[in-house]
Amino acid sequence: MAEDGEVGAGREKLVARKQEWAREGRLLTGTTADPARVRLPPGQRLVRDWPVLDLGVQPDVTAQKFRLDVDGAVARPLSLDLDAFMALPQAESVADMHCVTQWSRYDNRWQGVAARTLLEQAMPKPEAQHVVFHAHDGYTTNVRLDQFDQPDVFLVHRWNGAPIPRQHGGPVRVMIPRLYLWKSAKWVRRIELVVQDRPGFWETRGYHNNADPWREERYG
Ligand SMILES: Nc1nc2c(c(=O)[nH]1)N[C@H]1C(S)=C(S)[C@@H](COP(=O)(O)O)O[C@H]1N2
Ligand SMILES: [Mo]
Repeated sequence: MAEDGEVGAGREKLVARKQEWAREGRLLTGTTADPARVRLPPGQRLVRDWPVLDLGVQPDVTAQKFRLDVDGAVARPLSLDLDAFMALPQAESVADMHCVTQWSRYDNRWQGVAARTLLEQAMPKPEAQHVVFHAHDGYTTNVRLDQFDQPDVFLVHRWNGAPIPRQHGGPVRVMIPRLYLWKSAKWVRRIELVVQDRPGFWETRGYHNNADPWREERYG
């Protein structure tokens, strides 16, 4: 069993294959679409199930182990246990999700805490421009602060009326529905606000830094 922070046994091959896809530009259709007019981004196909993708370590984040830090370039760092997280204002949204491996799933009902609620509490400093998510399995991913600071971005703990299962990042994961799903960290542990951009696990292995599905920003 791999320790937190390691790629799980047997997953080195998966990581290598996905890096190969990035090098070859696999799955690219070479088209773009307007998200206001086209619901399904180019090169995607619809699924009804919810596939599981990760590095092969699915950490058991119990209520005791749970902690969410919001820190870095903020005026008021937060360090929340599960009760404190659940005591924040809760919200609900329905959104589609799009994975770079070509599947999309419509109408997912999310419940959780809005990114903007966390930002209001932590108060980013004016120089904060980027966000790095750190997860319990060692995974990291990055977005611009303006991509995180959107009304449809949530730290979610329920999907379609039930707690998010462990394999999908429960008890709490990030959900950024308008970017490819690798930007949505499962088992999130820390949200670090930074001045300089810092590419994460897939972004340093050939995947696009911006990850907009309607522009097919799969690799880059
Ligand atoms: N902590 C963590 N988050 C992660 C990953 C991971 O390996 N570890 N994989 C990413 C990738 S590549 C994808 S496609 C989605 C998959 O989420 P799902 O398994 O719930 O479908 O999670 C993203 N978030
Ligand atoms: Mo992925």
